[in-house]
Amino acid sequence: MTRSNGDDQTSVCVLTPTGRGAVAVVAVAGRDAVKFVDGCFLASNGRSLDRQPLSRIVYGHWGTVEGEDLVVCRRDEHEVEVHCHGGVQSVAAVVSQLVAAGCDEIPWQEWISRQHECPLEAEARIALAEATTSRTALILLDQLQGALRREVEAILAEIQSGEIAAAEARVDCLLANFSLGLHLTSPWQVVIAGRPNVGKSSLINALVGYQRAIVFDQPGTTRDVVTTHTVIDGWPIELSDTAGLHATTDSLEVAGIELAHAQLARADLVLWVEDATASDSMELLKQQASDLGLELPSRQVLVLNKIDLADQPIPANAIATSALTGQGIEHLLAAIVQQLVPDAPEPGSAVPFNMRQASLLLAAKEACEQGHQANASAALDELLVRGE
Ligand SMILES: Nc1nc2c(ncn2[C@@H]2O[C@H](COP(=O)(O)OP(=O)(O)OP(=O)(O)O)[C@@H](O)[C@H]2O)c(=O)[nH]1
Ligand SMILES: [Mg+2]
Repeated sequence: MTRSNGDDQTSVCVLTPTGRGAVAVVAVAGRDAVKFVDGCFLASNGRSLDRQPLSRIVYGHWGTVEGEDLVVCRRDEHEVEVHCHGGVQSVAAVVSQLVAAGCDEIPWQEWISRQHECPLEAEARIALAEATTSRTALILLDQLQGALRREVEAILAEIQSGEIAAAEARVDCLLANFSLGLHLTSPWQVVIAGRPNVGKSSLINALVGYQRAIVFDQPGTTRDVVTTHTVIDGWPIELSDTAGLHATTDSLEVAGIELAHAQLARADLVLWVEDATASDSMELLKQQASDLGLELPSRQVLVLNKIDLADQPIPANAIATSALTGQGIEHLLAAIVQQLVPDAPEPGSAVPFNMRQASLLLAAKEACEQGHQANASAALDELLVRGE
């Protein structure tokens, strides 16, 4: 049963994704749901909708649309589902007639919010629709099944019984999981950077397993930022290949290098690449990083590529690769995961996954630190209770 919005408004919502599909589901809920659908629908058995049994599929004809035969199901006294053809026009015709009858069209996210008493679980269901891997979906499924709600309730109980230090420690644990939580619905940004011709584009191709970026034996090949989506160990990642960083007056290259700098500034992780055959490769790597003078992400991996051509030892703090032969690529993939997700959560763990949750947890932490227990409880309560 969909909870009402607290007023007498009857709502209509398309529950299936936009685009063409075999069948679309349009849901109507509220005081006048049965009446409004009845005004548009003619059942083949001739009975009005309020005389059709609950949960029974009823075949019939929709409104004035020629040839629009469909089925309707009365889910309960105040909720009806219309199952119509999945084409864009059919769905639009059904919805527009219901809106003309007096329904308020709402987005699917709001429909889901009304179905859950606890906003954390509604948010998890909405986020699940955006999860792109089964690993991230499983973590969100844990939150939908109450992992985060139970943890917040346990923290609230601790605050109420005066165990503030323990409560604060648990809030800290939740906040430590937030970076991961945010990337359950949006990919980690991993940027490949370094001097021209060291094999950055070749490395991106080796990491994703197909020829995404142009490789050429002349420096200055990549000018634009070339992005590609991939999954490493179940984590969604957007890899960005960038123009080789060096001093140049070529205006096209300068533009590419500026784009590279912008990409670096918002990266979650930078793979700094250098040519393993360069005698001072590690010094060059360090120099690049400091020359940039940017506020760089703390997470970096140093990569010495073209190891197949090198005859010198590789320093322990770098990863040796050959984009040509594939040597070291598995090692590099593992290092990327190690940097981004050093501690994957255990199954069933509580993970906050959106800004609303993180800011309320931060507010609770600050209130605990200042000894304002009532404020801490209020912030945590807000996590659990839907605002009207
Ligand atoms: N032997 C060997 N050659 C490589 C390797 N990786 C790349 N190359 C070669 O190095 C040259 C430059 O490779 P790219 O991947 O285009 O280099 P880049 O860093 O993207 O260059 P820019 O886009 O100009 O900055 C090409 O001829 C590649 O075939 C490697 O691991 N071993
Ligand atoms: Mg390139």
